[in-house]
This record gives sequence, structure tokens and C-alpha cells, in this order.
Amino acid sequence: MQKLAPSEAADPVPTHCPYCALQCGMKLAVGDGRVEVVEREDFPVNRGALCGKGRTAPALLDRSARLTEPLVRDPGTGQLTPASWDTALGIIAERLAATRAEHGPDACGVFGGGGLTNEKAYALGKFARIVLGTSQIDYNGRFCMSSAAAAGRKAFGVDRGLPFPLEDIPRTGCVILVGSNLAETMPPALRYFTELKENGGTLIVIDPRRTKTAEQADLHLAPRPGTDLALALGLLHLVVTQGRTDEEFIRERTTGWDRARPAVMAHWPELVERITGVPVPQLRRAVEMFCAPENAMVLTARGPEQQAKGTDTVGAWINLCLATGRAGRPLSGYGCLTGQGNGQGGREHGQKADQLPGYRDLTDPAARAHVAEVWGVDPDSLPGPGRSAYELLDALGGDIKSLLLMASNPVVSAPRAAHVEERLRSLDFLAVADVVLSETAALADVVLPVTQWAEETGTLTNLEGRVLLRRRAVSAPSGVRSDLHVMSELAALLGVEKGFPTDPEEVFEELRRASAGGAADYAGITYRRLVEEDGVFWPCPQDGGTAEAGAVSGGGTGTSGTSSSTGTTTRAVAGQHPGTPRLFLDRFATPDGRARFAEVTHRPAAEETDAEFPVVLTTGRVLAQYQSGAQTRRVPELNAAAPGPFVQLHPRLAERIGVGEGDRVAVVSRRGRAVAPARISTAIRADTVFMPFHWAGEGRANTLTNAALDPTSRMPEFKVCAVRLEPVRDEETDATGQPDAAGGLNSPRA
Ligand SMILES: Nc1nc2c(c(=O)[nH]1)N[C@H]1C(S)=C(S)[C@@H](COP(=O)(O)OP(=O)(O)OC[C@H]3O[C@@H](n4cnc5c(=O)[nH]c(N)nc54)[C@H](O)[C@@H]3O)O[C@H]1N2
Ligand SMILES: Nc1nc2c(c(=O)[nH]1)N[C@H]1C(S)=C(S)[C@@H](COP(=O)(O)OP(=O)(O)OC[C@H]3O[C@@H](n4cnc5c(=O)[nH]c(N)nc54)[C@H](O)[C@@H]3O)O[C@H]1N2
Ligand code: SF4
Ligand SMILES: [Mo]
Repeated sequence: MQKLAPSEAADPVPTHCPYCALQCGMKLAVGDGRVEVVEREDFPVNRGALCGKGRTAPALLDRSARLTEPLVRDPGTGQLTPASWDTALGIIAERLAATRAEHGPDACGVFGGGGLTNEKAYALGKFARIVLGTSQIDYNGRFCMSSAAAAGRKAFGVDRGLPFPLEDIPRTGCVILVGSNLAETMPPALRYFTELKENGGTLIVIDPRRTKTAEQADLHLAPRPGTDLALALGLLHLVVTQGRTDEEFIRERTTGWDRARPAVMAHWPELVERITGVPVPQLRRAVEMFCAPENAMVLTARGPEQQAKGTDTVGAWINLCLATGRAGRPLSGYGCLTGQGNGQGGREHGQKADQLPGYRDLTDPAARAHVAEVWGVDPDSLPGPGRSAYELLDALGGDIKSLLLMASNPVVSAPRAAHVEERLRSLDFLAVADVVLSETAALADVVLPVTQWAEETGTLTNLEGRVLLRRRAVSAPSGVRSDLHVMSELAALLGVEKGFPTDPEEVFEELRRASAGGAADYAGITYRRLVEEDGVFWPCPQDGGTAEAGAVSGGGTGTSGTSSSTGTTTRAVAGQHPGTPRLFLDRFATPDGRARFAEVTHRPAAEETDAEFPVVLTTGRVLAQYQSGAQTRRVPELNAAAPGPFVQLHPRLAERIGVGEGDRVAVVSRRGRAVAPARISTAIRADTVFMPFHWAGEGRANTLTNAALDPTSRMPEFKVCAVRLEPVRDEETDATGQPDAAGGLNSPRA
């Protein structure tokens, strides 16, 4: 096996960013004890460009920002105090074993994250199912793109965020971006849309706010949050009445149009205007822009997905693509912009409650048999599906007594967060592995300090389905171990001596075998290939058959690949599968090869506004902070750019409640109350307020959000809930007593 772990290398080491799903390439140069980012122009996705988070990422490696020794809660003082690794791991193993002995394996829960490498996500799923024997594992990706994943699987038979590389975007005719603010959430990707416009294509952005992204659009539609389903149906209604459906495509390549059509016909433009607030002429204009060119794409992100009807909503947008023949052919199609660094790969290899590696279904006997053989266990010993992320968190302290949590900070990021925090506090035992002392780690009985991105090697799968190698570039501080070490040592302490290697490449070799023949087939991918190529797109089966790019059909998944005319690497090597940059060109991955229309109709949000809670709250992100802020709130430059929470609201609404710019305003929902300064702006609908969710303490947006779940994907409704606003008198202070910024956290539990 090729070893790829240079540390303190003389030349800058090519690696990737610690944060989002774009996984921008960068180089790290190490000298004089300092780590610096060097542009890496050879990586096609970002061609050297980085956002401020990527540029300042070396700050995360600083000892002062991170955990460097295990912490164990002192029973006497209730405080977290430094301990040896042996002590910390010993306590975790002992407590998990005790929980299992007393209450059964399902009393042990495991919670993972979409930031974990493929190797770690794979090992975590295996650890839960064969070491703990628990069904109770899920991860934060459930809060992210699970609705798009569910809709994609229903429609196309397989879910890969984008079924085409980003480089196809500039060459299509029109893109509808639904609920994505990628100018702030994936800034280097904006280039693809600028090039689209330079090439004569058009961009439509659908967002209740006029965001930096919407400012780039040829047409911006600003619907009321939670009404995207009606909007999609309304556009498709116009497509039908204008005779713009692609009847041949519908006949040859799809099923279910007859069943989907009635709901479409029931959403005439004036009704859709009433539901969404988008004027009929704008609906007509959007249809004209989408249908006029030969090719078009619809891309969704969290806006339409994080709704209690997210799966149906995405289904409606896919319907628009199918009815107009904008799927399953070059330069057209539906895609989801996945969010976390390994949001794509993290959902493919087994940390999801219902899945086994390779995107296999946990309830499928053949899938269980295949994976059990790789793991050397009896298929019958594998537990069945467990609870989804929010349901798992909600069950803490109930029938789940102990939790092992890796790479998530639900105290800040989970819906109905005060309740989730209370559930975490009610556990018999909580162990957290993290890089920093996050708000969730601060509640743990044992905290394990682990290595992160540039301190370790591992693979991630970006939003295009491109598997890439994020290489180790620096050595980790002493006292820190990798998540793979943690799982290996805990497995041994719990009686499983073999099967948990600490070398990532060794784990990947096993993952290849476990995924072989599955929808997300990685069998043909090796670390060596990932170094030599700019990543490899799955599915990539072991046997390439012919090496002619374009002639390869993706094995049992019914997918097909072509090489790109503009450079996406698919190397033609005899006997080696080139990977699959583009899916569905010949057939969809359903049993009959046809895409399936979704039979969906509009319904209101789980919580509607009323006299008591008359305003809609929606939530999301700002450029300089990442997720729960656990990492970015520790980077001084980013903190300076985005120092704290705020409530964005329209001047008319501000005037009505009597708050001025910068005044503290309380936002109250049925779940709780949050306070943050007002940011008054005409860039938001007057019936809606927006809060970013990156902060803990009194400005925590998730104190307010609704945990209503999508029935299929189990995605919580982060993007819509009902609130009222109240001005805050100056003398009123933070009632929660929680620090707003990072650091200094050591809150005793219970
Ligand atoms: N700077 C930064 N970048 C990030 C992240 C981060 O935390 N910070 N996180 C990464 C991750 S994990 C993810 S998932 C992605 C998320 O990336 P995005 O989906 O782009 O991010 P959000 O800000 O959550 O939501 C996008 C937009 O949806 C709009 N919106 C709100 N409600 C609705 C609605 O009902 N309908 C529609 N159509 N739009 C609505 C919001 O106004 C917002 O502008 O970003 C990734 N990149
Ligand atoms: N209101 C509202 N809430 C939301 C959203 C929203 O739009 N609105 N978006 C949701 C979405 S899309 C997402 S993805 C979630 C994300 O929310 P979280 O799951 O809380 O995500 P992060 O803040 O990225 O937390 C990751 C943690 O893992 C740590 N970490 C990083 N690398 C490693 C590693 O290699 N190993 C280990 N063990 N730890 C590591 C980091 O330090 C950090 O503490 O938030 C969701 N919450
Ligand atoms: S866009 Fe995403 S991957 Fe690229 S530098 Fe910024 S955070 Fe990192
Ligand atoms: Mo996400």
C-alpha cells in the first residue's frame, strides 16, 4: 500500500478545505512553526479560489483553538478535568458496557457527522452495529440534505447530490437555484453561474430574501417560506397549459405522469400567487426563461429541503425537470447542492439509521449478507434500522441512556435546541469526540480530543460525487488521536480485537469491498488513483470492462459515464473504470430504467402563523461562520467579520414593533425565546424574519425552530416556524446565562 503521510514537508502539500461540500483544493505550507495556505490552481472545482473560511483555516490548527488532552468530569466538583487516554477510554468502554448490560444494546446511541471522512463514517457505522450491537445510530446529515436524498432516490433510484460536474453549469441554458445562497455558502462556486451568464444563459433564484446570490440573478422570486411546493406546481401548471411538456421524454423515459398531473392542474397561477406571494407575471417569466433554451437545470439547497414537506417539495421540482425533458441528458437535470465537507460520502457508508455501506439498504437481506461477510459477522446479528437524528436526540434519557457523539454540535444546531440540550443533560453518560470544546462537548462526561483535516489523511466525496483524498499536511499536537484510533481502542476494550484498523487507507480498502456492487460503488477507487487524478466520481466499480470513457455503464446501478469535453478527469486506463461524472444519460437507476414522477400536492407548513405568532421565522447562514460555529467562532478574523447573531427584518415590520437598527429584539416561538440585534433591510419579505444559526446563548436561533419532521426523510422544519417579535428593554440581560462566544465553557451537567 502506498503511504501518503508527509508531515512538515518541504514543499506545500496539496490537500482540501476543512469545511463545506465544495471541498476546495488548497496547499498548506509549513515553516517556522506556521502553517500557510497556498493556492492550488490545478484542482478543477475551485481553481485556486477560496472563501475567507478556507483562507483562514490554519487558525484551526493552533493549539490555543483546540483540545489537546482528554477531559473527564470529576464526580466531586462536576467539572471537566484533564485525564490520560487510558483513563478516558476506559471510562467510556466501561459505561457503554454497563448500559448495554443493564438496558440492552439499543440503550447505547451513536451520533455522527457529515464532516467525518468516508473512512470514519464507515468505521462509525460498523462500530455501532457490531461492537455495540445497537440500531440507534444516525447523524447530522439528516438535518442537511436528507429530503433531497429521499426525493432523488424516489425519482431516479439513486441519490448523488449533483448527477453532473459543476463544470456543466456554464454550458446549460438556464438554472433555477431554489433556496441556495451559494454566494455566501460556497463562494468559489459562484464562478460557474457567472460563466453561465457570460455564455448567454440565465439564472433564476428563488429565496424569500434578496441575498448576494439573488442579486446575481436575472430573475428573483421571493416566495413566502415553506411554499416552494406550490411554486413548483404552479410553474409546471404553466408549462402544461402552454403546451411546453416534452411528451416523447415523458413517454420513453418516465413513469407516473398521469398520477402527478392532477395536482399540477389544481395549482393555477392565481392560486399559486395567493399561496406564495409571487406575482403571476413573474411565474410566467420564469417558465419562459426555463423552457426557451434547449437545456436547463434545477438546483435545490436547504431552503426548500429543510421543510416538513421537503421530500415532496424536491419531488415537485424534479417533476418540472422530467415534464420538460430536462433530465437524463447532457447539460440538463436536477441536482442538490450538498452542504457539509463530506455530506455526500457521509450518507453513503453506514452512519445513517437505515443504511449500510455503498448506499445499501439495511433492510435488504442481500445487502446485509454482503456487508456481514465483509465484516466477518452473521447477517442476523446486524441490527435493523434505528431512529432518525432528531428522534434519537429526543429519546436521550428515555430509552437511550448513553451516547457516543462524534463531529456534531446539536446543542446549537438541532431544532428545538433547548429541549435537545435538556435531553443531553438527562443522559446517564455522554462521550464526545471533537477537535474543540463545543457547547455539546462541554456537557459530556468524557471528551476526547481528536485529529482534524490537515492532521490526518482521508477521503471525502464532494457535492458532485467526486471522491477525493484530503491529505495530511501537518502533524497533530501530541496528546491528540484520530477518531479511527478512538474506535479501534474502544472496540478492543469492548471485546472486538480485529476489524478496526487505525490506518485510513486500510479502512478505505475495506470500504471498497463493502461498497462493491452497491449504488455508491467505490470498489475501483484507490488512494493512488485519487492522488493521480482530480478525484474519481462514483459509481466506480472494480472491473472497468472497456476503458473508453462514455462506453461504461455503471454496473448494477444503471448509470452511465462520459468523459467531459472540458476537462473533468476520467482517465482511460485499460481494465480500470473511469468513474462516472454524469449519471442517467442512458437510463435512470430505477429497476425499469425510467424516472418516476412524484405524486405530490401542496400543504401548509407544520406551524402556520396566527394572531399570537404572526411572523414567519426562517434561518440559515452567513459567509464568515460555519454551522454551529464551533470551529469558525474560534478564528479571530471570521469572528471579526461576523461577530454575533442578528434578526434580519423589513423596515415596515421594524416600525410596527418599534425597533430601530441595532436594537435588541426578542423573537418568541412556541419553543422559546431568543434575543439578538435587529438588522433592518428591504432585502427580506415584510412577513418574514431571518436569523443565522451559528451561535449559542441567547441569540441561538434553534431555541425557536420547530422539530416537525418530514414523514419520509425525517428532516426537521428549520426553514419555517411561527414567531412574534418584541422590543427588548436595555436593562434586560441574557436570561440563559450562557456565554455567546466560544471558550470558557465548562458547564456542569444535571
Ligand atoms: N458560510 C457558510 N457556508 C456553508 C455553511 C455554513 O454554515 N456557513 N454550511 C454548509 C452546509 S452544511 C450547508 S447544508 C450549506 C447550505 O447552503 P445554503 O442552502 O445556501 O444555506 P442556507 O443559508 O441554509 O439557506 C439558503 C437560503 O434559503 C433561503 N430560504 C429560507 N427559507 C426558504 C424557503 O422556504 N424557500 C426557499 N426557496 N428558500 C428559503 C434563505 O433565505 C437562504 O438564503 O452551506 C454549506 N456552506
Ligand atoms: N436553524 C437551523 N439549524 C440548522 C440548519 C439551518 O439551516 N438552520 N442547518 C442544519 C445543517 S444543514 C447542518 S449540516 C447542521 C450542522 O450542525 P452541526 O452538526 O452542529 O455541525 P458543525 O457545527 O459543523 O459541528 C461539527 C463538530 O464536529 C467537530 N469536528 C470537525 N472535524 C471533526 C473530526 O474529524 N472528528 C470529530 N470527532 N469532530 C470533528 C467540529 O469541531 C464541530 O464541533 O446544522 C443544522 N442546523
Ligand atoms: S467554499 Fe467551502 S470548501 Fe471552499 S474554501 Fe470556502 S468553506 Fe472551504
Ligand atoms: Mo448541512
